[in-house]
Parts: sequence; structure tokens; C-alpha cells
Amino acid sequence: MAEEVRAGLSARPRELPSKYFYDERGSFLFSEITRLPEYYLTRAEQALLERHAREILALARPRCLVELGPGSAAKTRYLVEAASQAGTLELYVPVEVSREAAETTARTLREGYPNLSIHALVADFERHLDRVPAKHPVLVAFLGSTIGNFLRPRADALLERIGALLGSEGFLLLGTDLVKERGVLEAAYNDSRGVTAEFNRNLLRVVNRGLEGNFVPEAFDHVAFYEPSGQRIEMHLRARAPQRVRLGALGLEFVLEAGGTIRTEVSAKYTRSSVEALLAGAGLELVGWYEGGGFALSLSRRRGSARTGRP
Ligand code: SAH
Ligand code: AVI
Repeated sequence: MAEEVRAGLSARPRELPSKYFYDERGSFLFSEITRLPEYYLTRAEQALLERHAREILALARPRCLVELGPGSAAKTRYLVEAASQAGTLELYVPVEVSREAAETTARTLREGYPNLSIHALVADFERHLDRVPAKHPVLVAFLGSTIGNFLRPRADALLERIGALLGSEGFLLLGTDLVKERGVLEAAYNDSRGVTAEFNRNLLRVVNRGLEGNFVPEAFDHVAFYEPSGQRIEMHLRARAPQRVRLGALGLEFVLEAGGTIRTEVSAKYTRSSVEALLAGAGLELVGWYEGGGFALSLSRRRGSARTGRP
């Protein structure tokens, strides 16, 4: 965290890494976001899973399900349920940077599926995918449009590592939010109850706690807008008045001028062709495309993969 925060605050625009949103309070606020009327993403993806999980699992027939950033695992049960009907699944590996979320996930799955082996990894999926104890064939689930929280070329590098994890037999199930009318996108990140604003400010609390910081979260406005040339939502925090920011653990002190912003998240939106291009860049090819409610699930595998992708 120290290295990443130092680098982010020295960059222009100033940035903080979005993976630190998810302490206990942040994970709670995110699950509140998923229930907001404006935040259609979760409901749309859940409906797609409900409709297509059986077909997807019948194609992939995994021994091992690896889920990247499962959060509270609200969507995992659709996959595990369908997998238990396919009768192939032995091992579930959630890879979660948030210890609280990893523990909740493991507990929920253990209660629901006592015969399933669970190996939870509290780890950063950008750095530690080589630690995943995969049994092949593997299905990697990367849901929620979390891939959108990574700008290229980081997203490309991450997909390449996922490709390596798939090996010759594996499949990737990727959730991506789709480009749509600006008003709908901006409302999803500017909800009327202010939950997203609180989620955004929570990042400053996490950084204060981790790095002996003195950010005053209440003195920042939440700003979220669609950036059409990059096809992404950007979230920022904007200082209402000048602030002298000190991060004791970094020995860092600087003045954030009134109106000065820190970018806290990007959330890229895709089209079918931009998903295909992203996958192709990592040597992956599309096997299935499931779209509805402004959201898409794609099933892909390594180009030239040994398996036909048929049941
Ligand atoms: N998949 C869930 C949760 C999405 S929220 C859903 O679709 O609703 C994003 C999740 O990814 C959070 O739980 C967060 O802790 C996790 N996450 C973000 N960056 C991560 C990283 N670099 N490594 C591991 N987990 C990460
Ligand atoms: C987890 N991630 C895909 C969410 C998103 O939509 O980019 C995080 C989020 N940020 C604000 N609201 C939700």
C-alpha cells in the first residue's frame, strides 16, 4: 500500500488504488450499492447467470472454480449450483484482497456446499495468481465488471496472467458492463442516497488507517462522470477547501488546493467488439456471449485450446 499510494499521489492526475475500497465498511457499502435502484450492473449479471450458468458449466466442466474478487460471493452460488449439477466440481478457490470478504465467501460456501473443498487466498490477483492451487480443467470467474477497474495496459497484463492460469483446457467467464446512454451510466455512480459517495470517501479512511494519514473524508466531494473518449466512468474526490495532507508512514506531506482532485476509480464500459479485442490481446478467443440488461458475460479460452468447448 505504501508504494502504491506514494506513486499514485505523485502522479498527475493524482490517484489512489481502488482495490483499497474494500475494508469491512467498504465491502458493506459496496453490497449496499449492488441493491440501489440506479446500480443495474449486479441485477443484470445475476439474471444472466440465472439464465445461462447451466449451459456455461456444461461447456466448461471444471474440476476447479477460481473466482477473482468474489466479494461476498453473492453470484458464486449460481455457478456452484450449476457445477454440482454438471457433477465435475471439486475445488473452489476465491482470490480476494479483502480478508473480510474472503472469510465471508469461504464461510457461505462451506455452509451451502459441505462436500466442496475450499482454498481461500487472501491475495492480490494482479500479483499472486501463480499461488493458485488449480486443479485442471479450471473455470476462472471474473465477475461484476471488476476488469473495468483496470486501465489498459494493466487490464491486458492481468488477462495474460489469467490466460496462463487457464492452461490448455480452461475457460474464463468474464463479466463486463456495456457502453450505453450517458445518463444511465452516470446515475449508477451518482445514486440519490449518496451511498456511492460514502463508498468513495471510505478510501481515505482506509488510507488514513494504513499509512497514518490525516485526510478529512468529509471535506471531499464525490465526483463521478462518463469519459466518452476512454469509454469509462471516472470517480474522483474533490477537496472543498485547501488541505495540508500528511501521511506519516510515508514521510509525505503536500498541499491539496481547493478544487484539487484525486482519481479513485475508473470503470471501463465495453462493447462486444472491445471485449473480443481485449481477449484477443491476451491470446483468448470467445466461445460464448450472453448479453442482457446492459451487461454481458463472455466465455473464452486460449486460442488453439485442446478442448472443443462442447459438453
Ligand atoms: N465479484 C463481486 C464483487 C465485486 S467488488 C460482484 O460482482 O459483486 C470487487 C471485489 O474485488 C472486491 O471484493 C475487492 O476486494 C476485490 N478486489 C479488487 N481488487 C483486487 C485485487 N487486486 N486482488 C484481489 N481482489 C481484488
Ligand atoms: C467493483 N466494481 C466493478 C464496481 C464498478 O462499478 O466499477 C465498483 C463501484 N464503484 C462505484 N460503484 C461501484
